[in-house]
Amino acid sequence: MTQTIIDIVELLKKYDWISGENIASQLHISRTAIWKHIQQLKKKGYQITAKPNKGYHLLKTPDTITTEEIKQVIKTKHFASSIHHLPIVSSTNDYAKTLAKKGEPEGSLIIADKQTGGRGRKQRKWISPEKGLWFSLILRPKLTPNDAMLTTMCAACAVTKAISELTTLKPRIKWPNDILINGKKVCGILTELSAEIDEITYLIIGIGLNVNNKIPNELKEKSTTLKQEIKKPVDSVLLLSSILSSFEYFYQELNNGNILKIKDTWRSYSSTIGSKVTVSTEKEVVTGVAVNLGEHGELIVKTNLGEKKILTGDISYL
Ligand code: BT5
Repeated sequence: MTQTIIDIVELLKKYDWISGENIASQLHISRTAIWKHIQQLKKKGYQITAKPNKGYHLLKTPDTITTEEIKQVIKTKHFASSIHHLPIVSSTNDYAKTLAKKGEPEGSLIIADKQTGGRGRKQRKWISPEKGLWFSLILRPKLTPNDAMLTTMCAACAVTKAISELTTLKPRIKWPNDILINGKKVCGILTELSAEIDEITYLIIGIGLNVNNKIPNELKEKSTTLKQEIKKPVDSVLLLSSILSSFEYFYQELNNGNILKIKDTWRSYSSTIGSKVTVSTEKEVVTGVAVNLGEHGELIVKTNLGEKKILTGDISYL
C-alpha cells in the first residue's frame, strides 16, 4: 500500500467531507489519481460516499485491520517498520520464521486476520477467527537462549499495560505466558527461537489476543474476549499500536540490561507471585506457593520439601 493511500485515509478521517480539489492540493496528485485510490480503498472494505458539491466522506473503515491504518497510528521507532499483513495464514509464527531465516530485519510485524493453524505451546491449538489480534514479531535480542523468557515477559507486560490503558479492565499475567481478565484467559504468548549455544539468532514472539472475535463454546468457561468483558467493541488498531509501543520500550530496557525493571513491572502486573499453585511440568507436578521469579524468569515455588525452580510448565491457581 502506497504512502499516498495512507495519506488519503488520514485526510478522510480528519475531515467530515473533503473535496477532491482539497485532497489534490494537499497531496499534490491529480483528481483522477484520487478517484483511482478511492476505488482501491473501497475494494479493501472502506465505505466512502461522494457528493458533487461536497466531495468525499468516510462512512466506515474495514472491520479487519489494514496496513495503512496500522501505519497511521503506530508510534514505534523500529517495531513494525516492516509490516506483512495477511488475510489468512496457517500461523503467523511459522510465516515469521520463514522470513527470519531469510534475514528479515528485527521488529518486522506479521499480522493475520485469521489463522487456520494457530499454535500454542507443545503444539496445542490456538483458535484464531476473524476480529482477534494474531501477530508475531521477529526479534534478535542480545541475550543468551537461557534468557529468552525475559522477552516473553516484556511482551506480557506490554499487552497488560495496553489493555489497562485503553479500557477499565485489570488484566493480570499468569506465569509463564497467559494474560487473564477476571480469571479467564484473554491472551497467550508463544516464544520460539533459533539459537547457537550462547546467542539467539532470531526469536519469534507470537501474541494471540481475543479482542472482538468469537470464541467456541468449549473455551468459554476458561477464556474471554475484551469485547465480552467491556460489553462493547475495542479499536484493534489502537490496541495493537499501544502494545507495540510498550513492547518496544520494555525490549529496549531489556537490551540495555535493565532486567530488574522488567521483572518489577512483570511482578506488579502478575497474579502469580504470592499465590498457591500447582505446576505441571514434563517431569512432575509441583504444589506450593509461588514466591518469586528466578534470574532467567523461572518460577520459584516454595513446597513442603523446600524451594523449587521451574523453567516452564502450566500452572493452576489453588
Ligand atoms: C498459548 O499457548 O497461550 C500461546 C498462544 C499464542 C498464539 C499466537 S497467535 C499469533 C502466533 N501464531 C501462532 O500460531 N501462535 C501465536 P498455551 O499456553 O499452550 O495455551 C494453549 C491453550 O489455550 C489451548 O490448549 C486452549 O486450551 C486455549 N486456547 C486456544 N485458543 C484460545 C483462544 N483463542 N483464547 C483463549 N484460550 C485459547
